[in-house]
Amino acid sequence: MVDAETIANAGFKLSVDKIKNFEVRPDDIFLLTFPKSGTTWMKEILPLVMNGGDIDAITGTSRDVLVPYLEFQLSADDDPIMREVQKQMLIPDGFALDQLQSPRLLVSHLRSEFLPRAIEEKRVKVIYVARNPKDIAISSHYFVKAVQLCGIVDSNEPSQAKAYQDFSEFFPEFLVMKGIAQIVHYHGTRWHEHVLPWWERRHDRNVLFLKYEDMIQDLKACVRQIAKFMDVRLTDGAVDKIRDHCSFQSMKNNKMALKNTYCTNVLGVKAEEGSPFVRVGGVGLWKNTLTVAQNETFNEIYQEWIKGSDLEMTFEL
Ligand code: PPS
Repeated sequence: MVDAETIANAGFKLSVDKIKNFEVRPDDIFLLTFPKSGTTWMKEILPLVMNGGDIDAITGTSRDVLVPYLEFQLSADDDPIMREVQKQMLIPDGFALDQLQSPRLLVSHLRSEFLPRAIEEKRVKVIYVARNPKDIAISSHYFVKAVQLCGIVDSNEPSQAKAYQDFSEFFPEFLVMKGIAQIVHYHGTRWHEHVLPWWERRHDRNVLFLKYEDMIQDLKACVRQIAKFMDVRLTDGAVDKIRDHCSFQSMKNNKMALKNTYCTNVLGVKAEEGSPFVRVGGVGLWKNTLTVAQNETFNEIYQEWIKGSDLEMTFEL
């Protein structure tokens, strides 16, 4: 169990109490994800579903304004690094969550215990996206290679000063969420601690539980599911438009989705390396990286993680 002190000390300084006491509106919609599970993808889809597929209406606006990160936004007042990060996410000075019109779309990577109390009390809508943890591990490793050079992590701290060029250096830390993994998954939460509480609540009326792999297989069906959950009527044409605009290829050419400014100025990612937010995409990427031994270790640990749960993830298509 990760306590409030750990969460406050890992990476960014999160304003734990402010987040817990955040005033939720009854019609807020929360997107919740374990990092690297398809957050950027959903941050493109949700505003479009909300506005009936009007792509022009979101062009030129930071996706971090359309769907702001709850924890980054609320912690920015107390943490200068976070304020700088917000700037590089193209969030205007003075931006505040209470300025947003209802219904607000908000996103968080926090596990359930650290979310605002009022989400549960007011039973506000939660869209949860889960991705298989092997592909998440690979995706996180690419992110780590970027962030370890960017100054967010402390280069005096031995576990953070490693090169992490090879997946084998990152893999053991990912499994237990220590070292740099704790920084990039900035609250040290392991995958199952994040996913399972929402899987258990998947039949609640205010919860929509989606899987990244289902989005890969049939994005149109997922867009329809999301619209129904959000009480939005979409024409067939609008569903097609959203599907096309949010395809991997289309998002690869979408500067706002790629978060180019943030990648260059915060993560220090070079243009030729490409954005870690829209990178390769797909299911089963881990097969190109995990050794037989690493895969066996992962399988054993994964079985422990999901023991007693009927959650089934798709690891390959
Ligand atoms: S983050 O840092 O937590 O916000 O990352 P997140 O956005 O959750 O996850 C990044 C991965 O999502 C992939 N992605 C997509 N896959 C399929 N289709 C679309 N349109 C799409 N957009 C983003 C992205 O490539 C990252 O996965 P990997 O495996 O690294 O490619």
